[in-house]
Amino acid sequence: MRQGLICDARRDYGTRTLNFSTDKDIQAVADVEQLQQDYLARIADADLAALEEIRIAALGKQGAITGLLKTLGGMSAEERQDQGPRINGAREAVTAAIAARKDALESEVLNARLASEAIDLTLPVAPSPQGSVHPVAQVMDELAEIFADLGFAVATGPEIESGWYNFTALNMPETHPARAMHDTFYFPDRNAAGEEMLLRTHTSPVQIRTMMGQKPPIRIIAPGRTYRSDSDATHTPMFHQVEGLVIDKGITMAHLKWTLETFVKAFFERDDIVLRLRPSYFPFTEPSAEVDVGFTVEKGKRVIGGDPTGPNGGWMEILGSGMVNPKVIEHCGLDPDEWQGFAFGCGIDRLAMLKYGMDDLRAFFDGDLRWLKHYGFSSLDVPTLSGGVSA
Ligand code: 2NM
Repeated sequence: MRQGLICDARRDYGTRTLNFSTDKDIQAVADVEQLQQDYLARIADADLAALEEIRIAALGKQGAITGLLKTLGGMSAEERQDQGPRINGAREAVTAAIAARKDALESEVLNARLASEAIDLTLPVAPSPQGSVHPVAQVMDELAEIFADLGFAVATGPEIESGWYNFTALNMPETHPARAMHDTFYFPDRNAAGEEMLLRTHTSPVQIRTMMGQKPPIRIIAPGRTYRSDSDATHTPMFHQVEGLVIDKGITMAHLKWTLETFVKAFFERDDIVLRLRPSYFPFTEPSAEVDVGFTVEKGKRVIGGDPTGPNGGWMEILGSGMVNPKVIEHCGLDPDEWQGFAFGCGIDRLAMLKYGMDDLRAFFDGDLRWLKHYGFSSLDVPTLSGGVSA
């Protein structure tokens, strides 16, 4: 009867529970080698789930081999000496076989996953990418590259600003006419501190935040989106600006002019470029100057460079600039007797149009794929000073 049980157990390890506890059971032990062999055969082609079933059936609390081990206690010393090593050997062999099979199966799974996720890093980049870099993004990259070479960092800040950062700190108090002239987009609600909130009309608040947040010397450019309620052939309600700021000791208009000349020559990639500074007024700079660049007409088109005083030449305004107003420096918590500086600002969209010969500003923001394909830049052509900023 018990003999029959163990025979069944050999063929049906998964479901049968054995409990050897009587002397009669001991004869069952004769079959231990057979039991071990059957287990090993099943283990050899088990998957992970079957393996766990076999482990429980053989070595679990109610397992067949566990049951055989329990019979050792009821044996005579002599018999135990004979059966002990056989049963323990079976336990060790089955335990080792399960571990080895589990290892093999797991590395099989891992290898399959590694093979399916493999990426050939030596493959070439897709030969004709679909997208292109927008001229505004391209010019921003060019500006960052040119000014990085002059020691300027790129600073950014929020597009939603308070009236204080956008105007008051820049020497435009609430009653200042320039504040009304900016065609500002205001938000209907004030912020938690009761301040009026708006879309920044220039990137100057970034310079304010920089001056308040870090110790001079400061050399930054602040490129980004700006907003004014203005829309016609030459104005879009969202446009892009870059402003520059230098704060140090002993900074003069000469530093300003050299910096702008160096920038304009690098940007337009010509050495025969002249600048003209005209006196002007901005509340945030004193003195202030508007900057004209010399152009000449080539094949019916205005190009930057050449002799502006010649028969095909003229002047075109491209920048506003000046020495940072001491009041602005003071608003930022710096001592204007110790720190001076210059600042400038210009429109990125217009710079892009001038450099790349586009004549309709509104096309910049239409998202027309044909226009982007025509005027866009390859994402692989990164502007560098050595390779040409617009290479
Ligand atoms: C311009 C023209 C002139 C300017 C000034 C400042 C600051 F914050 F330093 F006072 N940022 N930008 C500035 C000066 C901007 O844009 C036409």
